[in-house]
Amino acid sequence: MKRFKILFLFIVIFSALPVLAEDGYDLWLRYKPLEDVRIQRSMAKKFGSITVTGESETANVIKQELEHALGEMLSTNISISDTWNRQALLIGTPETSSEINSLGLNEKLNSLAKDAYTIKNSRIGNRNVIVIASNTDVGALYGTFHFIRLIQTLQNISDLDIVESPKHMHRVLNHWDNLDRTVERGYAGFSIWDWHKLPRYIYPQYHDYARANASVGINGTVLTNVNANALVLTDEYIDKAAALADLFRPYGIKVYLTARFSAPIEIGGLETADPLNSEVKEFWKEIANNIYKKIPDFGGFVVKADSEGQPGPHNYNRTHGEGANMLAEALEPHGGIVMWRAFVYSHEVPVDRALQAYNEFVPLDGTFKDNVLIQVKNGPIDFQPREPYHPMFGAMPNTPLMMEFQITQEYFGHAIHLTYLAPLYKETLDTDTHVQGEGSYVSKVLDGTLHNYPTTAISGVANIGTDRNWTGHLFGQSNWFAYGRLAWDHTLSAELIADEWVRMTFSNKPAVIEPIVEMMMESREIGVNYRTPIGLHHIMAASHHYGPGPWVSGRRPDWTSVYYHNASEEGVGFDRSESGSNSVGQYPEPLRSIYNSVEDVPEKFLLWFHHLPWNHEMKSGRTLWNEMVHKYYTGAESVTWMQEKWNSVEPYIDAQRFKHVKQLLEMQRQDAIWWRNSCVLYFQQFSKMPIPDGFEKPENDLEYYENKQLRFVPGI
Ligand code: GCW
Repeated sequence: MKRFKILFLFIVIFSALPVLAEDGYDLWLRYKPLEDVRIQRSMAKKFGSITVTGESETANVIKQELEHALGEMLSTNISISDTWNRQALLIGTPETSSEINSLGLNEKLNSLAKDAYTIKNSRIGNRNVIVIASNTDVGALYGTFHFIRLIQTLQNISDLDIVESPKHMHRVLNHWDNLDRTVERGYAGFSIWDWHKLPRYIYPQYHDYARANASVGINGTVLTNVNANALVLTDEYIDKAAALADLFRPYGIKVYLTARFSAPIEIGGLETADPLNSEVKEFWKEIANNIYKKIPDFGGFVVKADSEGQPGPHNYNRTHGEGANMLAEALEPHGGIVMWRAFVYSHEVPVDRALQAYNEFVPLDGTFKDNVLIQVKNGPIDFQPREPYHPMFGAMPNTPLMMEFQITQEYFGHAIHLTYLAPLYKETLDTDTHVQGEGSYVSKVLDGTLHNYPTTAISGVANIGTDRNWTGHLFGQSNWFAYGRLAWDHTLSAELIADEWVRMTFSNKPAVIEPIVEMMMESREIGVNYRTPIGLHHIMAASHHYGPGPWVSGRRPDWTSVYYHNASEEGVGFDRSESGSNSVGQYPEPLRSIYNSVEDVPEKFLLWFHHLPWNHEMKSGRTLWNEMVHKYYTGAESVTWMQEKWNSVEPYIDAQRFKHVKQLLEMQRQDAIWWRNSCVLYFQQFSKMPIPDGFEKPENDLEYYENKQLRFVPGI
């Protein structure tokens, strides 16, 4: 009886305690004791003592991570030995462990990409052992994180035979971070790189940043903004970058920098930056030699040239090929690469911006040096909520193209709106370009299988800053995570990645997973609907890009909204068909014909490719105007649905993170209505058609929305 009383008291006390507050700092590496105590105990018995072989710094990282992760999740002290003594978990390489060597995994591992790994239930002697093996220490680290994830997400680990090999060689984050610590399009505080205190002061965050990246297989970080400052190439700053490189090395992460094309003038005292000038060439070689002295595994340069005011080879009547090759030559002896961006367009030529990069680069196919990759944004304009894939993918079989995704939500509500971006990434990756017949997916261009690229890479513009939770919006973490998971393996589904992230970030309870995953999976389409439905694009407010601005005009046309939506009483949309700018002509068949046809083009791209009258009949039977209104209203309305989903998890989530997301969702709801009202009222001036019955009328008039100004928005 007494025992029951005590038990009862326990239950009362514990159920009355609020779930402890959390600030999100731990990201998805949130190691809480497993909820099922029986499982926890039996696992503690099994994995309380484990083996990690090897003495490298990476092996030490593996040990620390396991001590932390297993220690917390299994509520026990983990003892780790360097040599195998019948423990149930054995980690290492064929070189560091004779047991692993004897398992005959070498052949398999050798046939895979660098840093591939296997996790396998094996038998050594008469013992059942889970073996995590790779040819490299870093691969063993990746395998370790995978194993931790299996435990965190409560997967069955009794019959594992996992083989993982990364699909891209270079899986890179691009920080648009400035040396003064502001972040271009950054919404999570300031830059995490404290250049002023580097190299002498190292924040613990730098380690946790590296852990988080390694946990999803990210193996490169471009520390600085593509709108570059040449100073980063001076001795003083190279020392600072070297301190970060030293720190990241054990996690398998290489450091890259952005190279400002005019650096020879700005820091080299030369009068020109002409890529064919011998002194200029010499300057870059010296820069490279100097960097490699301090950072022997330096990754290379990312370059934005001849774009949005950045200097480039055009200043000297040279091509992008000549510019890129000059830098490539300087890096070549050291094994570095150049990631040369294709985001090149000019308002001085009367050509549709969507066509310009292709026109510039495709004729140069095959002229780049082997260590050059061309970095192409997912769509032909600029990270819009929805764009068709960039037609350069598939069009340059002799030049490795790499993807640039945006993780930071420049056009997607900054760190205020909840938008899970994996569905956007997947939409592009899974597009069939047909360049070599059916199945020629964009992902196969990137991973090199389509054109046998010797080098492969993928990059994502980071959303990380000094905010305690790293990404401003807690759900921004899911986009960092998802980018990394897809950079490793583009075949993963957006839903599976969301499921993993929710389990690791919040809980394994179905009552938590189901509503949150559902909300995440819909969030991108919802965001498109209340911003830019049916193929509309680039109608955001000028400069900060946060709110609506369909009325933006009166500046260089390719930076206005009216250039892109082209609304008039006759209709709306950008005519990119054969009778318009003919951007469809850059797509291979059958896409060219599909996109060219008003009947066949997917409606999500309708106004991207076509200019149509307001009464054009849509597949739903509605007029184009009514369909547009319908999308804007259902989009905005759906944010209330997201709020309901979120509210349903309140009992299972700590109050701090719950409230954080709850408040942001309410801001998102209001902003969605702001977008809806602004756009509907704006376009109504041209359609001259009523808002259909059943939709509440905007509470303000168009003038009100046009005059609404936001000041001091971060990230500019
Ligand atoms: O998306 C646009 C941004 C610029 C950015 C540019 C680019 C770094 O508005 O802020 O500059 O693209 O990708 O170069």
